[in-house]
Amino acid sequence: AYKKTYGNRVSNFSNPTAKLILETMERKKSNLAVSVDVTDANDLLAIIEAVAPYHSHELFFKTHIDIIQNFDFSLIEKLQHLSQKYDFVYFEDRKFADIGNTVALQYSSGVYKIASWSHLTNAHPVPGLSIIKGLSSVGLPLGRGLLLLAEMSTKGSLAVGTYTEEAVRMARQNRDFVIGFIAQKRMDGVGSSEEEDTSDEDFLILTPGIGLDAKGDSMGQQYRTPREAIFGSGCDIIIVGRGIYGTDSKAVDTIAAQAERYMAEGWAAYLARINNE
Ligand code: UP6
Repeated sequence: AYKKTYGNRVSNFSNPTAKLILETMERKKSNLAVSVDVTDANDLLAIIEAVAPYHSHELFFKTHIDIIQNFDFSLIEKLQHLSQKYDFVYFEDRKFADIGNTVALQYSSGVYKIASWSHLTNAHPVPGLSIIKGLSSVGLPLGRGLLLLAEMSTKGSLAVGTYTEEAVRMARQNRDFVIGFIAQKRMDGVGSSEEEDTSDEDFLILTPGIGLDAKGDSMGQQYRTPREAIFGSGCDIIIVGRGIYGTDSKAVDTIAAQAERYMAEGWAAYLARINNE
């Protein structure tokens, strides 16, 4: 599937969020997700406003809503307004990891009510199918989508081998809700038996650990270039955080220019892939 255009893959999915993502990618000519890991609500809004309007190519904003110090629910209303104004998708990077009953409550309730506003979220496969049952009981009726963390970008990650294969099997059984993976490479056919026909299988691969100027950080993060991820490893969407907004607060035009740079690199790598270069 990964040699096809994003637009031609829409029909491979029944989930509305998967369709929305692929359609938005095709329309905006972008496979960039901006990861905005800042702790001040005003900085979060300022970064989105800096990046979105002038370079309206950004597909996604990925949030860690629980790191915001001055959170109140009016922030969500502001975020929703921005996503309608500039036509992008939210991905709350919650990394759920508990039993089905607990994650259903964490997803629907509490301070953040993630399911009410975030199109996409993700979960560790470690509890087994229970976690998908719990999250889909909340998210599926709302048309939300889920990614499983099949691999991680950090040095020494335990999500390898049979763990990764099991994650893909879990997803394969729940394709109405699980639309893809956080992973470092394509997962088509991974962990399938010889009798299984997975030739028409399609999952979205969102990949973090992307940097053009650094190879990693001091806490085990590892970076690859957009080209390595999209062209070399068949990933679909690059997730870029500090590569865009820096580690100390940068000027708005610098942030916008960095976003443009990653967006261009990501799209060029995709064109090279579908054109077989
Ligand atoms: N993230 C990873 N690696 C994973 C999964 N998630 O880095 O395997 C998330 C981090 C962070 C973002 O939680 O929000 O992607 C990467 O940020 P960075 O580009 O600033 O390193």
